[in-house]
Amino acid sequence: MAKPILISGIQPSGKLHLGNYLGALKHFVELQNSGKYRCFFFIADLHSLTEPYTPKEKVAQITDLMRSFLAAGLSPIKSVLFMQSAIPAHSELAWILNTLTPMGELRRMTQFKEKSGVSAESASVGLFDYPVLMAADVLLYDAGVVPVGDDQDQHLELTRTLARKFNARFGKTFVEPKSLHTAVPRLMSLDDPTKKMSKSRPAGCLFLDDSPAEIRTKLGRATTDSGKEVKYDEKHKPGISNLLLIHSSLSGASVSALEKRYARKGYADFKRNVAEVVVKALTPYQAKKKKVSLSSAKSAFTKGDKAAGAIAEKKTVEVKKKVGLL
Ligand code: LTN
Repeated sequence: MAKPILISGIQPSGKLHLGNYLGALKHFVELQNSGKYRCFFFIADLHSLTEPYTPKEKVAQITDLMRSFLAAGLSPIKSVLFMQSAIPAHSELAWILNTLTPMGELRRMTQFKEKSGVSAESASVGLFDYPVLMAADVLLYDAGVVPVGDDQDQHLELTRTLARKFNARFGKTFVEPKSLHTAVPRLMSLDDPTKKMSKSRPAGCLFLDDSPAEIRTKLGRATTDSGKEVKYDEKHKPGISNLLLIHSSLSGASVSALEKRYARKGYADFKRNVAEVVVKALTPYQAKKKKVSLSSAKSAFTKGDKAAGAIAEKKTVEVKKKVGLL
């Protein structure tokens, strides 16, 4: 039997951090290497235009993410790696799906509400329409499986609704995809463990490209809690709990094994050890990234653009015929 088709994308919007790696890239590599799926992974550059940027920054973010895909272990041989904007069918199908999407559905999207904030009237139409472009990304490839964080569930639900609606009106054309979640640790900021780890708090954020010295400094300064026991307790010890989570997700040791291991040691010792675990985990990625030249990354994506483009083009012709444009 043919393998199920799997697709996911990442927006190029700033430096990747440990949370992005554990939440997406690492997971993509495992899915690719499982051999269970026909995998498509892409850079959602069109989506990323819905947040503020300069053209110069954008070029840098895109090329950096291309190299990161390869450095993390995504392979142009095992997977189809492509650039969203290289394939016009994404924008084209998004337009056709737009005509089937009620405004009310998009207005209800939690991510739109959060990102547009208090000024929904001045938010761009692109931000509003983000989920429809995402639906096009998935539906073009007949993907059945979409690995995403649970913050994207509502968008996947809309994707299924649009697939069903299109199929009901024009005949069976699209597959209804399911989201695939795996346990993703919720990493908190090192300098304020009550906030999510994010690039907007750089002092508390471990970036994948941070040097060993930077990693050691950030962990040395990480907020710990009162007391001196290394114990997982999110409520009373958010700082130590976060460090336990980081250690555990990178070393593979369970949190309870780590509590035992560090039972007789102080916070300082523990923090130094967490820093070494992070350095060790990031070293192969960083070494590989140094070796991935921009031109080799570009040729990997060019190959994928061709493969994905052919599939997407074929689907677009089918869609246009169904709706009466061809
Ligand atoms: N919205 C996603 C990125 C994304 C995506 C997709 C994921 C854009 N298109 C299609 C899966 C399938 C995000 O921000 N995580």
